[in-house]
Amino acid sequence: MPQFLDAREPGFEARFQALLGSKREDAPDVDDTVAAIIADVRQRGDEALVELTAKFDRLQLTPDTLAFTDDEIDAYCAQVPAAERAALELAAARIRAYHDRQLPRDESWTDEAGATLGWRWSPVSAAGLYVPGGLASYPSSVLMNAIPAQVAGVGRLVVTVPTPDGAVNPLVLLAARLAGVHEVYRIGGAQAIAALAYGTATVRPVDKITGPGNAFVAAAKRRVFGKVGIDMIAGPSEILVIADRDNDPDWIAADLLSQAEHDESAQSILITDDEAFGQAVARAVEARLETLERRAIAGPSWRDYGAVITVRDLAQAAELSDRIAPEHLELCVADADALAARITHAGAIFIGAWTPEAIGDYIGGPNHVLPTARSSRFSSGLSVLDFMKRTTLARMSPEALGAIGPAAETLARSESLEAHGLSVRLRLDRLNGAGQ
Ligand code: HSO
Ligand code: ZN
Repeated sequence: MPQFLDAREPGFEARFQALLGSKREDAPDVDDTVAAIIADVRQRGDEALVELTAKFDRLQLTPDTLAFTDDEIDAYCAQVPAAERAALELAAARIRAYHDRQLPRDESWTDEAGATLGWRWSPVSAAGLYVPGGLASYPSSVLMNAIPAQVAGVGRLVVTVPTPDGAVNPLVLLAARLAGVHEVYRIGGAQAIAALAYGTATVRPVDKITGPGNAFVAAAKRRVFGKVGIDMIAGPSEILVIADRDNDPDWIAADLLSQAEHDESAQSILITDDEAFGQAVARAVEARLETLERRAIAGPSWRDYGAVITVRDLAQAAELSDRIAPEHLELCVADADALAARITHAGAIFIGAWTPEAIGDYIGGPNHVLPTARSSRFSSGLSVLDFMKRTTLARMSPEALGAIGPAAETLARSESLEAHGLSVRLRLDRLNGAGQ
């Protein structure tokens, strides 16, 4: 059974806080193993990659076969059925159109002192996208990671994907193609992250690593952070649905299950202003769980971490939602726009009953790599900006230096940094005709 909470009852606050604080992820401590793997790849390069891939993926490679050739990728892409190809192409086009609008503008202006100031954006030179193997290898995630990088103008886009026993999902390779990926390597785990961060004879290093992965990949990303940039360490998926009684309980049940089926540690929460409706949704979830293909995952997620919360009104729903700060927020109420306007903390909002969260996972346009574990309080989903950085620009005219330089000199003196002050003073003296 999921938890049933009622915000109108005494004792609610304590139960709600317990829900907020519930620890869902029990990441195994793999840091020592990961440290050893990274050290090995740094020391032995390709040789270590070949050995570790034989050990973990039961695949014998050589440095020459670490990368897929273009012909191999072509052959896999040709295996993709037409309907899947068309769907992936539509998704790629829509995601690209959305992310095109995120390209930031350079700025430049001259202020009243005569100083010309501004900034300029530029892409990172090379980005590496980690794609998990096996069950969790989602082609949609390849698009969501690679397209923002492509839009940012990243010059070199690299994918690593483990291929256990040599098996790869052809859709992953097609997605990489559609998103303009330049190189694809058959490596995974901490060794792939190490290769991307430090480089080997075959895999040239990148500047930024993004993409989901298991505990080993997450630990490796944490370790190489600083040497390279990383996106985020994503936790298990979450959905919060706010729904009024004028919804089909079965629709809402499916929406809750859509994230529960990702992971036993995923969390699905319903907030409603109608207790009977909440009960009806819970019954619909149970009914669906009888036959759902992934009931072995969705069932434990719903029963261990699922919750149905009854509230006084939608204003209270919005308040609680902001405290939860969910990854995905679905608003199935009469005036969904008005409710959306009240929300501040959510990774992505899906407005109205005709917008199931799954649209956002695949085809809507916004990114599906989103902040989990309440981190939407302070962070955002993956975007074009994650693959860009900003360089500030300043140009002083002699008059500008004359106007603002003396204050710099004063501050330099107050910090006892003589050379700082001197670098300004020498120029000011020249301006004043002294020190010639
Ligand atoms: N909802 C997941 C992403 C995903 N769903 C991929 C389907 N495929 C995390 O936001
Ligand atoms: Zn999903």
